[in-house]
Amino acid sequence: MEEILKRIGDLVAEGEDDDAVEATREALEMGIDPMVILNDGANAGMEIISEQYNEGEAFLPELVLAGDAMSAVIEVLFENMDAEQAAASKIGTIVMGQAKGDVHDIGKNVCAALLAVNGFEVHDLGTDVTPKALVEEAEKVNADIILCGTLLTTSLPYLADVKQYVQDTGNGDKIFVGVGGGPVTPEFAKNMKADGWSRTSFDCVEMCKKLVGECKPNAQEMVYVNSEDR
Ligand code: B12
Repeated sequence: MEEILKRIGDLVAEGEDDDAVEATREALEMGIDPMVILNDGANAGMEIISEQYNEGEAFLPELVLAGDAMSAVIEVLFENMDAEQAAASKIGTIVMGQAKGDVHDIGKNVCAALLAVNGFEVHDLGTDVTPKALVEEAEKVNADIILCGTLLTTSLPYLADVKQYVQDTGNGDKIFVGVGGGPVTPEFAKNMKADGWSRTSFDCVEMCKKLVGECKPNAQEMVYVNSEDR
């Protein structure tokens, strides 16, 4: 099992999307849990390439190729998830999207995939999404949580607009707003009165579980999950 997971990680890091998909199918046929493939295989590959990028050993085009390979693997994992099982164990509905002005979607896609395999019904509106679009979709599907993230400092104001728009449309006591992504600090999240903030995609799942399980929207205390503190 370790060998195939390492192979998937290496292929994602190298941006070999077709081979990564083939290896993923092989791992699924071996009966490996899609969550394990995502976390210990594909995500580990993204970590490798991100580190190489940070060290100046890899460049943007390589990172983009790795992101494409990651997205292709996520798609196969989604196809192979047991929809009925997921629906039966549904713990909440989430509408999510990357903030207005931002087209970075790799981290968001990882969050979406992890949330789906953890029992959330996920409506992903993609990138460059307006607060209005998020709220309208949330009203339509009766969502518990709106998640909005960004990697761009210039898109931070739009995150604050999401919470404001939720309040303005009278949804403040019904819908949680969770935020995250590189430049989104816990302080920023608190100031914009977000209901939750988290660091990584795994933290994002924990944050969403806490929100629907233990909290009420607009509570004074923001849910904060950062595995890097541990
Ligand atoms: C790949 C990349 C791109 C690709 C994006 C491809 C794609 N499909 O996503 C391309 C080439 C398109 C791109 C474009 C640009 N980019 Co760029 N990009 C990156 C890069 C190198 C990696 C991001 C990534 O995918 N990481 C891998 C994923 C898995 O990690 P992650 O995104 O951090 O996500 C994790 C967490 O943040 C969290 N998370 C993510 N989203 C969310 C959401 C929620 C709700 C939660 C709770 C958690 C969460 O969970 C994830 C998994 O653990 C970063 C640098 C870096 N090292 O981060 C710059 C970076 C983000 N880019 C940057 C910039 C400036 C740009 C451009 C403006 C460049 C330009 N001059 O044109 C454009 C902007 C385009 C736009 N309008 O959005 C800056 C942003 C600086 C800032 N703070 O504002 C960075 C930080 C580079 C830098 N050091 O300057 N970029």
